[in-house]
Amino acid sequence: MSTGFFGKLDTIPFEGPDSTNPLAFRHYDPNEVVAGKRMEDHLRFAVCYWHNFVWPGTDPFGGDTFERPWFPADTMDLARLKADVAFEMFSALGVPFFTFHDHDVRPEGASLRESRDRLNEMADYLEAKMEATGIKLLWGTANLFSNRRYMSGAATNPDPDVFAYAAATVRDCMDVTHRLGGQNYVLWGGREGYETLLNTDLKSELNQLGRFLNLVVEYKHKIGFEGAILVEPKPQEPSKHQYDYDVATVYGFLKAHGLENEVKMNIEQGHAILAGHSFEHELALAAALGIFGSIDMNRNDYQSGWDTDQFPNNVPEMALAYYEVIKAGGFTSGGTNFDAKLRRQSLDPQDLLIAHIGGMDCCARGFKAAAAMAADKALADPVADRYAGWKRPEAAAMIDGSMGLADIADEAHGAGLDPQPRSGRQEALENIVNRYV
Ligand code: XLS
Ligand code: NI
Ligand code: NI
Repeated sequence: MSTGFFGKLDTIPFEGPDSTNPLAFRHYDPNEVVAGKRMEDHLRFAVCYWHNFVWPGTDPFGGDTFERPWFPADTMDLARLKADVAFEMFSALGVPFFTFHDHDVRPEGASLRESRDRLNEMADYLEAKMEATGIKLLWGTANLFSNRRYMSGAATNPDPDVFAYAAATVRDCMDVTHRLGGQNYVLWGGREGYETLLNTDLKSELNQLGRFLNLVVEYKHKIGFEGAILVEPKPQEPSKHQYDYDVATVYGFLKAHGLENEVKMNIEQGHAILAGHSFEHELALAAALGIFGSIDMNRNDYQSGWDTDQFPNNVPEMALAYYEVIKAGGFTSGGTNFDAKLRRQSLDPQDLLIAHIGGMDCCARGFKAAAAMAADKALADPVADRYAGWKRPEAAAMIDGSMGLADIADEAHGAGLDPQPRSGRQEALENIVNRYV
């Protein structure tokens, strides 16, 4: 039985690029085959629970703007109503996956134990809905940042009791993610950082975080969870400085704690921008380091300087991002998660649908452009040509360790080297990209 929240709600149809129906897809046809695979299987869309069904529209200057029948969702009945509405939306959009924090789906209990019991009870409810709709879990995660107990961090808290509390919470949330067949487990360390070095033992906090991550990985193996453990980098907000700053920083951290083969990245467009990178930079770097996992496809406003979590709508940028995903071999356990929220003036239930439809259509356009560019080797050929010199045996010998600095120097002197620069052809390549987008 429908909750009626969205009024009369049908499955969103694909109507093609000429449709003017706001409740139809114009570019995303899940069954369209591109590069030998259905679009649904390429993009692996997921919709997040939190921004859509938990966030009430507050900003630093004002309170709730959204009035939802399940707010404040502080009882199990309201939590179930919220789940009903969430699954109505996931089904209407036809997304194969959703994502959630423990805190999104159950009201916090009066004790750690009650919180766990409520989570398990809600997991039963979600499990039945997943079975009925065929919607799967892309990833689960624990909210280790909203409650005031976490104000000074979770794993990186100066108080070891908070570390233990967070460990229990993550264990319980991993259990539920595992039970629901989650394809990944995410750790985003919003408060794993500091406000001021004046009160912070940086070395201790980094060690705590490294041990915490190792505990998670050990537990994953212990319970036979086959999904990937993903860290989601972000440079700041809410912490002034966050330890999971960006892909490069996290990679160094993983190396230092022996985790580079165990943990991959969930990369968010908005976080890349906050860190002063482009999204495609973060994706390309993760792929190059062998730690690419999944994406949060919500964008930032380029002027605001904080995480605005807007629905994506810049197709040329998205094409470059998906081009990196395709180069990395596409998604395996990962997917395209909309960790995106409405603007707080977009009050209507329909706005939730329209925002996702637009985001999914933009992803489809960006992906198809990227796939065509990849199939034609439009960028791959010029790049291969640019690096062709490295295929020569004497060049390879400089890299593979068979030559030392003196050997290279002697060869260079002997050959009387006089390298001639070649054009990088940036504008020509930009024009090629523009043919596809
Ligand atoms: C916040 C993060 C968060 C994670 C999940 O900025 O993007 O929403 O994706 O905890
Ligand atoms: Ni974010
Ligand atoms: Ni995110």
